[in-house]
Amino acid sequence: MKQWLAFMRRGYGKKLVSLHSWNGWIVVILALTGIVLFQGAWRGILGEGRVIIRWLHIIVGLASLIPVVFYLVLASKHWKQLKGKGMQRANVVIVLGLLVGWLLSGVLLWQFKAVGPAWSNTALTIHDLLTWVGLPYIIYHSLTRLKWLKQPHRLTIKTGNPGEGVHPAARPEAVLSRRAFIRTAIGAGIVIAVGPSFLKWMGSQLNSGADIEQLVQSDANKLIPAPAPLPASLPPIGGGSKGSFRIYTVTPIPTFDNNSFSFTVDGLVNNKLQWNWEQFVKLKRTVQVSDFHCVTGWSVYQNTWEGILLKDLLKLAGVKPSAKTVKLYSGDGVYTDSLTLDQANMDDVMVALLHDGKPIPSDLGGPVRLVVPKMYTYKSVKWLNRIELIEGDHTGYWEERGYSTDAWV
Ligand SMILES: Nc1nc2c(c(=O)[nH]1)N[C@H]1C(S)=C(S)[C@@H](COP(=O)(O)O)O[C@H]1N2
Ligand SMILES: [Mo]
Repeated sequence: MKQWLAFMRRGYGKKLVSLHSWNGWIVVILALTGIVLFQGAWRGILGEGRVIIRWLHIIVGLASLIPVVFYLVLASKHWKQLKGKGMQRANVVIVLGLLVGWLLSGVLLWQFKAVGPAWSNTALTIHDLLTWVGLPYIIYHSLTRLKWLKQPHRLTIKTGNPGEGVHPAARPEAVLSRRAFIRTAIGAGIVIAVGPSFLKWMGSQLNSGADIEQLVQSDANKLIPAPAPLPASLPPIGGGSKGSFRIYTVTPIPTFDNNSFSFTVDGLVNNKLQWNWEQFVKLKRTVQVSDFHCVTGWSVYQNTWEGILLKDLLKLAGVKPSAKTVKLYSGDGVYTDSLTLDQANMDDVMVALLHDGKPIPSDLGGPVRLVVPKMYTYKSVKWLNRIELIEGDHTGYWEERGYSTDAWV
């Protein structure tokens, strides 16, 4: 309240300065939290902390509307003041556009359940694109406007006769070229630092399929024999998936070979089942085409999955009447999730071995991952190796860390 009154009592110029610095801090917080949310590596390190960071990002993101609204009140005066200063006017428009674009796409991402995957998909692409372009722009803007860069003559002591005994930076032409040089260097530095990752991101947005091909090539699993695709799988009846997976994991990516692989169905069942790889690849498989939606906004469409229906595995094991929940374990030793028996018996819940006719690569959860097409894909446990039937409930890895237990798309 005090700060507020102090703000309102300030003159126009001081208001602008204070809005600018508030806005700067907001952008800094959003950038740091946003980068953490974007980078997959932080998922395992932060765990629960990721959910707190996500909330901080959303709340500060919504709060970024406040300086924008206040600025708009002062905007017409500021705009006139900037008459003839084209670059500064452009800067105002760019920064306002960025803030509004981030805010609108951010609200769609925050409300992903209400708006559905198609909207959150577009929103995520826009949010990311604005960040790839906007953040480097803002960093450039802040670095090149630092005081020491603007007023280098302050560093020198003026002497009586101009041009003589003066620090070279104090001579107007020298200052200009020094400034231009530093600006160019900063700009080039930013482009070199950000460029390659940006191009990689662009590539993943544009050429769907190519990146999956690469993951298949570099598959670290060594399981023999490879599962032979059914005719519906190769060529994939879905025509090949559209979009690109972001590789998410909360552990280092585990890999398997014939010695380390096993698959178990146990708990409240009449027949405890366990297979090695040679046995597991002989189980009857089916093919389905389905979409894959992550709660963070990205989707991969028209995946042709081939695998064993979960309901068939449950039938083989013979579920005891006391069982209520199907607990799913990942071979990473950390990640788990669960389905109710009714959900597990849906016709499209699949223990998948192939994607678009190829063995699922280790990065994407192979040799065996769960696919639950009607739910957000935190249910799709990667490196699935054990199914346990239990009496009580089980709260999965992300549900324990703040994701909704209601995962229906
Ligand atoms: N074992 C394990 N399974 C997991 C996860 C994980 O971190 N570990 N992440 C889940 C989430 S949130 C998503 S969106 C998908 C991502 O699958 P992908 O890495 O193949 O794109 O896997 C799900 N299954
Ligand atoms: Mo996810």
